Amino acid sequence: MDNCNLTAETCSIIHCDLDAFYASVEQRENPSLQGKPVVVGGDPRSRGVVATCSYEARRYGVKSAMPLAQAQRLCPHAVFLPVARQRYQEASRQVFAIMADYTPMMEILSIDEAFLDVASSLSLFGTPEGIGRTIKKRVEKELNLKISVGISYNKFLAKLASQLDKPDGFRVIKADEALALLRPLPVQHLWGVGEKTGRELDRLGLYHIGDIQDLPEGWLADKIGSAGKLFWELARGIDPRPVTPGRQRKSLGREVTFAADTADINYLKDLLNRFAAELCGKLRQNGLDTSTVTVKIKYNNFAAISRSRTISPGNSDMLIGETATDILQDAYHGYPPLRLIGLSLGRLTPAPALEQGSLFANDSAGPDDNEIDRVMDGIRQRFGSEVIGRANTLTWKKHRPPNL
Ligand code: TTP
Ligand code: CA
Repeated sequence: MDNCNLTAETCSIIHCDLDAFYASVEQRENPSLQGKPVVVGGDPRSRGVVATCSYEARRYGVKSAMPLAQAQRLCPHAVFLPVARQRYQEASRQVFAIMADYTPMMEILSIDEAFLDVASSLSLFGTPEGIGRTIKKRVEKELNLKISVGISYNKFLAKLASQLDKPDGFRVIKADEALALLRPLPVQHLWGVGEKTGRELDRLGLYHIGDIQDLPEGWLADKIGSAGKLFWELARGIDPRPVTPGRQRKSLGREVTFAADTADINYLKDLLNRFAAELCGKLRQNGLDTSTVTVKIKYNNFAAISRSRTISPGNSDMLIGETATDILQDAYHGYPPLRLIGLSLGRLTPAPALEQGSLFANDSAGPDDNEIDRVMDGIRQRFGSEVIGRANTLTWKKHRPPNL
């Protein structure tokens, strides 16, 4: 196979990912938190979920997207902190500025993660390994944060390399060691395999990446469609995706100023559901998930508030709509009337595309939310956005503001 004959010189892709990012920024700002279990996400008595936690808290089983109350049960002595998004955004900007010193070929994946392709920087800066080590040292020295670095000849393996030795990891996966390294790993390490697809692969008797390596070409694609081809290639260390410079969109939003102020809570909820459906459609089109839902309201006296909630990453109309209406319910009690309402979805990350809906035609315990969303996306694409909607978005038209 071609990729396996490549030499180490072609290992020019670097993946950098900060360790326990939000929690590490908090520990840096308040040194008395260092070495302690820190959970970022909010008050454990609230209904929110964990955004992230320090590695000290992970030892107790706490993890991202877990309800805060559960995190507190697992680790009662943890320090719980609210999400200070601006602080993390500033740190993120500084980290990316360090990386950008070594190549313009930088693809930002999320707030704390990026790929670099340093193939054209080697005459200036030496080897990819040297560049990776320098970035790691500078992030630690200049910003007092730990970052894990992985290097390989393609994106999949570079990212895997940075994950394998976390935290404070540094690993190079060379072309001639990739197959053996992949062989014993659980299939969940393949890009695009999450819980659901992992279970399906298990059902086919495919537990480890080696099981997929040993399949004849085409076998898995016959069973599960085009994703099978992708998994088979990844299992063999093949991933042709190039590093595409650019920054991923950070948020997506929609707001409206009413023709006449309103305090009609049912109408406001319908509107949020409607916005959720519209924005989630865009997320799905772009293969993105959101994990921060923000509702903004402006009162008729022009005072404005916005309230955010962290959720486990997703893009389903139902999930986002329910979160948004929940936030509204907590934040607005019907007075004074509103002149504006808005919904924005932040922290956009690549959705594990192959998790959306069932890959497996005969696995039908009834349609789930994702499947319903996909069917509605298809209908809207053919017949226009107005022809179909969930029942929870139907009254909005009664009060349609002129600018909608
Ligand atoms: P991750 O890189 O997934 O996690 P992490 O940096 O906290 O930990 P590590 O990489 O060492 O495993 O996410 C980066 C930040 O994004 C994280 O610090 C908090 C935020 N985040 C959420 O808000 N919600 C989520 O569900 C996840 C996974 C992350
Ligand atoms: Ca990280």
